[in-house]
Amino acid sequence: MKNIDSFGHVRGESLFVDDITTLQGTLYGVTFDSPKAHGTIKNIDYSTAESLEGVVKIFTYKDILGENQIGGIIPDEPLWAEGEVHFIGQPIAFIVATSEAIAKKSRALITIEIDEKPVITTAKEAKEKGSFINAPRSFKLGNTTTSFSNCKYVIEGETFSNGQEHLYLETQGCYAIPMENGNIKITSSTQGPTSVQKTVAKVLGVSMHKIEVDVIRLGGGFGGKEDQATPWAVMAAVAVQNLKKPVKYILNRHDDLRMTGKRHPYESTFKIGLSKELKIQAFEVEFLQNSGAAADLSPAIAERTLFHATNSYFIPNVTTTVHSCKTNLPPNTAFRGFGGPQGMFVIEAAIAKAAEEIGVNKKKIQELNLLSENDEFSYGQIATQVEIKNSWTSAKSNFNSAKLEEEIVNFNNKNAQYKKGLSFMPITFGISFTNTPMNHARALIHIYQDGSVGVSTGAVEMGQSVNTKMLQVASETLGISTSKVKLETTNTTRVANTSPTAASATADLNGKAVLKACNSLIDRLTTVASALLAVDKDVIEFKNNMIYANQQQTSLTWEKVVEQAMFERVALSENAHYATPIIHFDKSKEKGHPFAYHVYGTAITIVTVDCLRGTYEIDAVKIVHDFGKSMNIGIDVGQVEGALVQGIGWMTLEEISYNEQGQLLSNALSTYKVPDVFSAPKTIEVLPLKTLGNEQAIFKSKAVGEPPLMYGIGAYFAIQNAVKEFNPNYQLKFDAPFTPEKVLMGLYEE
Ligand code: MTE
Ligand code: LUZ
Ligand code: MOS
Repeated sequence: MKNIDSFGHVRGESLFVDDITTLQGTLYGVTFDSPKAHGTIKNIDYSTAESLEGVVKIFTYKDILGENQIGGIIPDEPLWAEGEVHFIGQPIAFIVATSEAIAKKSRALITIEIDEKPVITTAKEAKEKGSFINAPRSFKLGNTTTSFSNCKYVIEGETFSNGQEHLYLETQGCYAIPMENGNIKITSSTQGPTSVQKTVAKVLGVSMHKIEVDVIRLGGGFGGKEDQATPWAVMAAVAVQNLKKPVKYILNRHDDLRMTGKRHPYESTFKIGLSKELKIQAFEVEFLQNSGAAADLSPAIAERTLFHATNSYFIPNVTTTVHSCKTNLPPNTAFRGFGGPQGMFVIEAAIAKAAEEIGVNKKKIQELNLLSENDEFSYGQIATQVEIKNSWTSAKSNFNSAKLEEEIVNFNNKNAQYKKGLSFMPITFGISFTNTPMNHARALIHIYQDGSVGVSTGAVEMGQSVNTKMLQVASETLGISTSKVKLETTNTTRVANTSPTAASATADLNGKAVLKACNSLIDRLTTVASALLAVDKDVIEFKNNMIYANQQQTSLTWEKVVEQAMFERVALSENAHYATPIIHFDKSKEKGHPFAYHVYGTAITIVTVDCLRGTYEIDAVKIVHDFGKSMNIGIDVGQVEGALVQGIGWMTLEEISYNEQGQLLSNALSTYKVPDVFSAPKTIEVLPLKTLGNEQAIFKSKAVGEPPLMYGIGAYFAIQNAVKEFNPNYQLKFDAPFTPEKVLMGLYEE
């Protein structure tokens, strides 16, 4: 089944926030943000800006009736700056005017004086100056200190991985309208409708029930709208509360790039110890996360870095520490993988460096240390239904890696200017919000009296096709065709207290709730059908819009049963709640069982480097991925392909650049390069690993959204191998992204 939005998307008929028909009297907002990265506001002059014709009002913190606070995990972020500014792009005021053009013109007329203070842009500098978001966290398994003293090889090194711009096609935005009695309805491009509702209520000083948040769909989120869709909606809501007029606020690309946070850059140092037999005995790492100027989701992201610091390997002695470092950059935020990719890059770098120093192939160390059944992760969870070796050996055999490697040797022997490199990248990613209390969801199903069905859940559609999957769950469970089922918008008045659409867990959590609700409805309808057919309840089945008894199709239709149920006053609506069983985590011990299950897979990446120019092409990526029992292989393979290319972009081309004053230099697509169709791999092959699937996954179809992003890390190491082929003097560096400039330097370093 195709994504149900595909026709609407290609015809341009799908609705996004900016497509909603505006009401008469709608006003438009724009943010005035800090031009300096750190300092005290001495003076702001709004007078000329305010007097511009068409400007209705300029809002500042003084207009807030509730709290000037939008921080989630830690309340450390004002909606609008009061005395101090902490990053370039920090919102200070909100101009509301009769048109967007006037609002922007007004913004340019505001003048500000700031007493500048020292600016910190890197995590290392923040750590040296003691500038942190919160206390560091550490995970420990075994004893690294004693283990290192018994290791044959001990290798140390450092890594850097840069941030990443989300570049959702639809920029951040919202449309807020006044309803009666001071109630406000907000359509928002958010992954977290409940976070928007909760924060709006807090800042406005009203109860949550006065705020309705509706989400149609997002033109991409990728984590960038998990927390950072909220401020814009709150600003518009403050204006609606005050002016009692509809207010629309869609950020233009420049404002979005400048004011929103990105994937966190990490600077890390590692120490890895191996035995004579190349078994990894001990691993220590210190991660410095560049969190930006406020917490946002940084502590949760830092935590997931620790969870994935050993990637797919069993290491008996582990000490990992992460510091969330406070800098004068926009608060960095969730991005597909949520700190996991940053953790995995370091262990892969450590293995690469160890292999280089020992003089063996990296693949050999990787292969010797892959997780086995019942191995313990550093956080105490015991690995079960482990598919990592399966995916690895299956990738080797299905893609004939020995032959691929031989072809590369031949190619490299014959070519002076071009060199090829190959890498293996295994992934192991935990599914569940690491914060256990977030792992629950609800669904509300209405069967209308004509037999058509409306499904509401807490899931937000953002291109990952969760709505298609929800529709599949409902239609399969009710035994009716997909055309009878409609996915409703995500709305806080229909499904309340939702966790954000994140952690790749949305289809599992909401799908299980849909399944539960549909099963309850089927149970009631079965009673109705059994009376109509005069047969026992347990011989009845709902299938293909018909009722079956004893596996024989009867003449009773779905519509007829629904009609009868209505006549008998049987409830045709159902609300269900699902909470992931088994999971738990004790932060005081940093041990537990945080994940419902893990997703596994292995990618083989082949690249060709042009050793004259430093440019490269990704020839092929060949993946064996653990989908469980995929409920929609087309959609799932699409997720793997998209995530892979996004991961390759992070590792190769995408270079976020701030100057020392904290100003974003890569503030347009002329200076920030994302993979286009030419720099994406020439071929991508994705083979589903044959497994039994996992009971905790919806229909045993495993979560797929984030894990494959980390296959992209393979591109870094494949390029590195090609560079080594050309230049034997090249000293391994782990400084992502591996841009063509850095490749060129590496090719010719002495
Ligand atoms: N796919 C598309 N097309 N657009 C997106 O914004 N977000 C990713 C992933 N796939 C995203 C996407 C991220 S960051 C997550 S967490 C998951 O989808 C969330 O959806 P799921 O939980 O339904 O997998
Ligand atoms: N968001 C979150 C996430 O709040 N907790 C998580 O564990 C998580 N993991 C991945 C992506 N988003
Ligand atoms: Mo995804 S980073 O969990 O939104």
